[in-house]
Amino acid sequence: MVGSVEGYLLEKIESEGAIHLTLIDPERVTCPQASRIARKAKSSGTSAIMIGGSTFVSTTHLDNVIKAVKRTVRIPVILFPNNVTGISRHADAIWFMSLLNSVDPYFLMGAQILGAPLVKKYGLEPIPLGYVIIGDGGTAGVVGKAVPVPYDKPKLAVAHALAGQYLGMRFIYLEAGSGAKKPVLPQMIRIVKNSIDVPLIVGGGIKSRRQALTAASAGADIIVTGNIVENIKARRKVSEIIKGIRSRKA
Ligand code: 1GP
Repeated sequence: MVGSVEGYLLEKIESEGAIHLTLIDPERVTCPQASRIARKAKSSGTSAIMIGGSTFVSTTHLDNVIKAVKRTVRIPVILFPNNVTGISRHADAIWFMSLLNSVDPYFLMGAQILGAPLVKKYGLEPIPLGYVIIGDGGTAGVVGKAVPVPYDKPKLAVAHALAGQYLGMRFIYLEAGSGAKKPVLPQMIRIVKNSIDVPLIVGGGIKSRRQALTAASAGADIIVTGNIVENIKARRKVSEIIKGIRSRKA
C-alpha cells in the first residue's frame, strides 16, 4: 500500500531525522526558472520537489513546469494540488489531501472524488494527507474556506491532526500559509508531534535557518519552504534552511 515515493520519504526521515521539501508554485515561475530552482534546491539537499499553488494555473503550464523539473533533477516530484486542476500525469506522486478545517465539503471530499479517477488513470502515487490551516492561512485559507486554528490553540491542532490520523491519513500538514508573517509556533508543533504517530509536515512563512531549526527541534519531520526559493539567492537560502534542520536537537 505504501508506494515508492512515500517509502522514500519515510526512509529519509528515518535516516536524517527531519527533511526538507521545496515547493514550486507553477503560477509564479517559467519553466527555466523552475528548472533552476529545482537544481539548486537539490544540490543544497532538498529531498523532493512539491508542485502546487493556491490559485489558478493552466494545465499546460503545470505539465510543462513538471516536465522541466523532471528533466533537471532525479528526486521525486509530488503534486500539492489546490483543486482537480492541480493534477498532472507527469508527476511521480500526489499529496492526496483533505483540508480538515474547511467548512466546504468540496475541499473535504468533493475535489478528491472528482480527482481520484485521474490519479488512477495517470498512475500517480497517492499519499494520504490531512491538511490543517493555522493562523490566517493566507491564500490557502481563503480559497479552501478554512476555519483556521489560531496559533495559540495547540490542542485544537491536535484534535484536527488526530482526526486525520484516525481517518487513515498517513501524513499531517500544519500550514500557516505561503508567505505567512509568522510560522507555526514550536509549542503547537511539539504537542501535535507528541500526539500523533504519523509524520508531521510544517510549512508557511519559514524563511530562516533559525526558524527551520526551531520547527525541526519541535518535532517537524518535514519542513516545506516555497517563497524563499523564488529569488536568485535560492541556493544560499535553501542551503541555510537545510543546515538549520540538520543542526536540530532531536
Ligand atoms: C505553503 O507551506 C508552504 O503551502 C510554504 O510556505 O511559501 O511561506 O515557504 P512558504
